[in-house]
Amino acid sequence: MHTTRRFHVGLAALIVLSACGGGGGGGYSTPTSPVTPGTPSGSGTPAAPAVNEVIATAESTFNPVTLTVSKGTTVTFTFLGTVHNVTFGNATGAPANIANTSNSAVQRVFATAGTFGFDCTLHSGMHGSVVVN
Ligand SMILES: [Cu+2]
Repeated sequence: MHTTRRFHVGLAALIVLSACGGGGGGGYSTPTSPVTPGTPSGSGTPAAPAVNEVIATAESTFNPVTLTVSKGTTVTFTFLGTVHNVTFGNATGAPANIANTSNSAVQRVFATAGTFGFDCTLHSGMHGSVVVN
């Protein structure tokens, strides 16, 4: 039967194709794991803060509580799965507030020397500060 023969040929071709694709498509290559520090994982996994990074944690703390940087430093505020904000006081030179954010990283430049305290207004006692030298 012509139909039967064609079916077998087609099946064989399919097997060859998939075997080729599986072997050469990187299935056995070493897995690449994202190891970039400071980027939000999106899964809420606790992480140690990188240099010049403040993490708004799932436990409603800022980590570190106090970050010391030199003037002109860009600080990354990393928000995990829990919604927080970063609200600065009225100190001259304080960067713009960061509105409620989760699963994202927001950068602020600290161009003025001083101590800049900030709160998350959603969680009482969630306070941090950046000391700019
Ligand atoms: Cu908060």
